[in-house]
Amino acid sequence: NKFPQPTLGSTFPEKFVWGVATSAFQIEGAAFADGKGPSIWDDFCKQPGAIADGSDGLLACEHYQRWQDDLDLVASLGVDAYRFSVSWPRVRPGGAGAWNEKGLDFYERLVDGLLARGIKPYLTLNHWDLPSELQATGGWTDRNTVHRFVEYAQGIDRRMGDRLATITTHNEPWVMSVLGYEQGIFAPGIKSRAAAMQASHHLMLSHGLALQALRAQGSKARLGIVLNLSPVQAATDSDADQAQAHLEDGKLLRWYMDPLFKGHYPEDVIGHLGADAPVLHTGDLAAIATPMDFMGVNYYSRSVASANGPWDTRQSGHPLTEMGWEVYPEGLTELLVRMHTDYPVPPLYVTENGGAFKDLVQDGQVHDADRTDYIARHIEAVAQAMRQGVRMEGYMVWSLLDNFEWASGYAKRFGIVHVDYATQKRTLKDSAHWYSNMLHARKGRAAAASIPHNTTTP
Ligand code: PNW
Repeated sequence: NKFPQPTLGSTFPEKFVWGVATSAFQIEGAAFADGKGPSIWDDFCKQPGAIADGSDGLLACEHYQRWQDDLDLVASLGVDAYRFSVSWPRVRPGGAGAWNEKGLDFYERLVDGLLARGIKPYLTLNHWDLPSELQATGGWTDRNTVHRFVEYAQGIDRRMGDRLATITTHNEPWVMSVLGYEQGIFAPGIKSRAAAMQASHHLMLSHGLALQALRAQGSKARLGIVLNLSPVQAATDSDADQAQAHLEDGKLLRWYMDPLFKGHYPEDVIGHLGADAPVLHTGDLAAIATPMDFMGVNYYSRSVASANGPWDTRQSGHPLTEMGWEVYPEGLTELLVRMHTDYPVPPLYVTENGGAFKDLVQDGQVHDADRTDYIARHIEAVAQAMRQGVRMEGYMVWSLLDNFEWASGYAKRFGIVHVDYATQKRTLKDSAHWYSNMLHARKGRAAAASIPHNTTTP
């Protein structure tokens, strides 16, 4: 094997969960099949200029049709877990009223298909594809959406919660609110900071209320949320850059971690927001702080703060991915240790980590040494955090497949499995072979270790 093997043996316990991740809108396609309603991402793709290559999610990876083959692929990798999301408008078009049995059946078959292959299902309820009809009344800025989300969570749990390892309420509330409602570069394409902060509050409130509702109905799944986090470092040690870094850390990390674990929003950020701060009702903060069973972190890079406006990653000296994001594995160790030090966190997962790189397609093989190097170094960064006492339960690569990379369309490829969109042919990249070799070697060691010493093997 030509790739470096992380030192898995000593640091990662046998029960550590290795996985791959996807999301519904990015892979399923079948945008209007079997009664699915439109989502805000179906709508956003139609806005001129919204998606870099003018593409949409109508076909994507055709996973809705190809799910059995895709699950075979997941199984062949030797992973323990598969993280996927449910499309809310596929199971309950419009977000309220009647449920769509065909949509529910799809995810139930998917969950059963995973279990049949010995893979743990990690289900995310909201990976951004809100039913369009709920956007008509303001989407996440409307408190009504909070209650519709709780019903959605209850419906999924009633139908398949007994077979799920975990339920994640939301994927990346910062991205949904800031990129969707403040910067307007993601669906629903709104540009208002006040709207973004109200949306963010309702996402967090609906997370807490959903946890309470699922516990009340006796959910068997472990419950949590997934945040996109980065350590925020100051560009220089000037007072102005340090202050900027503190504020940006407040908006990205403390804005979510403080209410989840300390029961309040950070005062400095509230002050900074002024009239754009969200409206809270009595009891909201207590609901958000409902204890979780696990928490997921999506880590791609660090963030560098400068008082002179956006910092250009090209001056970092570190390699950049095709997204322009710095390859900075040390930041993952720093982040995990900080979360563990500053907050009473439950067991943590890295629920997404990976990169968009240029793949070299040659003679039926796909060479992506940069991606293998990226993943290997970040796994080592997780090991470093664990050696410093952080309770880690799993690591998942983003992503299983090349897929619809949101505003970047299909041009940016994060998969460890290559997708030829013309034929929908899947080809394991070198990084997938590397990951899989590592996981199979580990399974081999575990099997060998479990043979009692006093038995002779034939
Ligand atoms: C995450 N940012 O999105 C999502 O969970 C995935 O669906 C996505 O494909 C993946 O990361 C790669 O982009 C992010 O600008 C999008 O900081 C943007 C940011 C972070 C995460």
